[in-house]
Amino acid sequence: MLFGRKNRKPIKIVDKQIKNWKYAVCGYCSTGCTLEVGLNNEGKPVSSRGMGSAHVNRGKLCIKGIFEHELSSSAGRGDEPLIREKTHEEFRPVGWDGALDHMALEIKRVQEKYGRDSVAIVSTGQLLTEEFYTLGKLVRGVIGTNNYDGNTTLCMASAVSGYKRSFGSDGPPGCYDDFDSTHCLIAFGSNLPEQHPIIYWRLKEALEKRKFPLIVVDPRVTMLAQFADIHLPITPGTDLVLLNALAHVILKEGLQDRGYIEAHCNDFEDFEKTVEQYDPASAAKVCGIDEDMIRHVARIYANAPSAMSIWTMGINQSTHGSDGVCGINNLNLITGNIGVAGGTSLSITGQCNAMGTREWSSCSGLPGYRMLEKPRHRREVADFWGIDEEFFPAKRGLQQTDIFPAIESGQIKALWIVATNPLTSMPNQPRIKKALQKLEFMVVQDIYRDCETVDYAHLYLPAASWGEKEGVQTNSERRVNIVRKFIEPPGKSKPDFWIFNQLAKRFDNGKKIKFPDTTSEIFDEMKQLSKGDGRTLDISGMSHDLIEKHKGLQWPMRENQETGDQRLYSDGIYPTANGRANLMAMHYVENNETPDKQFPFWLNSGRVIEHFHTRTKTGKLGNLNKFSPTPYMEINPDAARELGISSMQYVRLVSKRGDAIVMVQPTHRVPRDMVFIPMHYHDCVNRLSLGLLDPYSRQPAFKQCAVRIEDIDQSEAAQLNVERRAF
Ligand SMILES: Nc1nc2c(c(=O)[nH]1)N[C@H]1C(S)=C(S)[C@@H](COP(=O)(O)OP(=O)(O)OC[C@H]3O[C@@H](n4cnc5c(=O)[nH]c(N)nc54)[C@H](O)[C@@H]3O)O[C@H]1N2
Ligand SMILES: Nc1nc2c(c(=O)[nH]1)N[C@H]1C(S)=C(S)[C@@H](COP(=O)(O)OP(=O)(O)OC[C@H]3O[C@@H](n4cnc5c(=O)[nH]c(N)nc54)[C@H](O)[C@@H]3O)O[C@H]1N2
Ligand code: SF4
Ligand SMILES: [Mo]
Repeated sequence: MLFGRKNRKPIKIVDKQIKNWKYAVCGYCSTGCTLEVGLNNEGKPVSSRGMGSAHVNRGKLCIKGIFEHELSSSAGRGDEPLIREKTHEEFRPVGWDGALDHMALEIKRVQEKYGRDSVAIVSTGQLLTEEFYTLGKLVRGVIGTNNYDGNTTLCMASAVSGYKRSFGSDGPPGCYDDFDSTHCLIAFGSNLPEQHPIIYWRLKEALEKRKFPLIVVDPRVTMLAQFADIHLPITPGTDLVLLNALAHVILKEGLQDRGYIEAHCNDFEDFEKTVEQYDPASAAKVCGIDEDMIRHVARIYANAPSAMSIWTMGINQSTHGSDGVCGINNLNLITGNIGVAGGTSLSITGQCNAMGTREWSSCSGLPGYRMLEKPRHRREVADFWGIDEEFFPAKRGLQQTDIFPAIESGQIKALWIVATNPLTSMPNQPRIKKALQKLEFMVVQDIYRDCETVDYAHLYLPAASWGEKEGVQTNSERRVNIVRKFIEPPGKSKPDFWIFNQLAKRFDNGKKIKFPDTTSEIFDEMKQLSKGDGRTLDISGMSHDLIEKHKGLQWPMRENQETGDQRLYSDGIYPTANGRANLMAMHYVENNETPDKQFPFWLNSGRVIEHFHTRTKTGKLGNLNKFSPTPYMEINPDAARELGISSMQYVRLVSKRGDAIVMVQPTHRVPRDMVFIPMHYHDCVNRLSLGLLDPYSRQPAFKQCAVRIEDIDQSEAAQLNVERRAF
């Protein structure tokens, strides 16, 4: 017997007439999902699907990956180079030759007048690795300014700095497979279900097969915290206190791995003396976690046969970000949890190629984790490129967060921005705006013409986007994967590496150094530079085709290895002077802006699943933007009630830097004294943020400052939000 309607109309799945699937790795987050883009008869991308046989995602994609093909027809792209004398004038089109001739002349003019380092270059974590290597070659070997950095200073700098201080080198030592064998996982300031959904899915699958404790340290009840066995709602900015207290308990109760410490660690005595002062009772008063809970967590972690820690921006974006990373590394060293299956200290990275820039862009040094400070490294690279080693500076120059103040002080006169949108993403936006107006010459190279920072440029260079060029990216577990080209860039826009190559030709050293025309030739050059000498970052066993065949390969992968190593430091030998890891003795210093009578709320910021960063991409895709088109803040319902504000109304937030208008969303995710705003909206959270810097990494403490909440006329607020392009 049939139930329901007689003339049933079965749902028809539209046939998208896909003729061809092209291989790619996702261009949003650092999870590194492999996907295929379906092209129809006309070669138009009409579908995206996860690849079942890919190790990382096994067929899955998150909502951003699922709609990634739609980017190819998104609005606001640039299609020709544009020029103007003054920032408030109209742009006029200029051909590539005109644009690049002008750019080379301006760079030379500024360098001659004010010195080589008066030109600054700020790049990103979103180019292809071959493009990073090429940009590094251009900046270090041809233009020769030392003030060269990336938006990774807003993102991964603390992780890099902490890894270097603890282990002697950058490079996350673990992998996602560690979830399958760990017996305990602590996540510090990392919200996997929204920010790395497919890593989260891997973790959840491991947990379904075999239960182990999941502990989440985050002042918010994030989605990950909701799924945790233990949630530690830490007082913002105090993770180091908790970490020192955990170590205190482990040492007091003799739960440490003595053999590992004796064989593989430096400076145990200093470390022990320091953490001695962080007894749980005193620590609890600072970090807000109950003293017995601190003891409980320390015992679970130390007693687990293997245990791992992951972290993201809750740790890195702090005035003690680098110390927090070292504190996590300490915890894993004293429990013998590095380089073993299920035991690791794994920084979850951010942008799709945050790792590629760390490895190859030369922002913090020279390619392949080489350092400017080491004469041998300078010589190796200079010989390889065929230039004089004296051309390289002997130490690293300014980082992104110091470049903007250097514009204010007149030290920097020209700025070239590649694939980042600092007007929206830097802290203290009012100050950034003023700084940009002081520049004699500013170039923005972006895929979108309507990216806010372009408003301040004298020259705009339209770049080719994801899928419009071919090359590799490295994910959070050191897995190198490839995006194939499946569509032509719009109009006259060009791949970033093409732009770098053409600019190089206009300088003396650019005629001496070889700049290959294809990314596979560039990759071959990088392979040679990565080879031998006991380098951990060795990719000499890889090639573009092999990477596609395996759907991503991890480094190190030396010549004649069949596949890459899953973990670093499994032999307990670290790239430090004596081969041992450093236990870091660090005291907590209270140096944040904290709430007071005038500004009674903590301002915390971060991300939501449907948006990526400054929304130049996701703000244009209806399927993503529809979920949160309006800037909003999370506020605790009790606090909202006390202030007499209700759901969906507008309020004005005020900090010592500026103000912002947001919609109210009451939720118990945030404690009573905190509001949380997604970072994605222009003219919003970073008009308020302070961004005090970590002393080692120079990364801003985006997640800690103080605000107050004021009433605002509702129609005026809606109007202001429109004018500010906040929607
Ligand atoms: N959907 C989406 N995914 C993304 C991105 C995106 O824009 N959208 N961006 C990518 C990039 S570049 C990055 S860097 C990652 C970021 O990934 P995550 O770091 O996971 O994301 P956030 O939301 O910035 O911050 C994580 C958490 O840190 C917490 N936090 C704040 N202060 C503290 C503190 O003092 N201590 C601790 N322990 N936690 C604190 C916040 O409450 C927040 O829940 O995401 C990547 N993935
Ligand atoms: N308040 C607050 N602020 C934050 C954060 C926070 O948590 N809170 N997080 C910080 C973090 S972790 C990060 S990573 C930054 C991100 O900050 P941004 O780097 O400013 O963010 P995006 O919007 O990703 O900017 C990338 C730009 O590159 C362009 N682009 C994309 N692909 C290409 C390409 O192939 N070539 C070229 N030439 N251009 C391309 C995009 O259109 C976009 O304009 O924000 C930081 N700011
Ligand atoms: S989890 Fe990250 S890499 Fe995977 S589909 Fe989503 S945005 Fe892309
Ligand atoms: Mo990031």
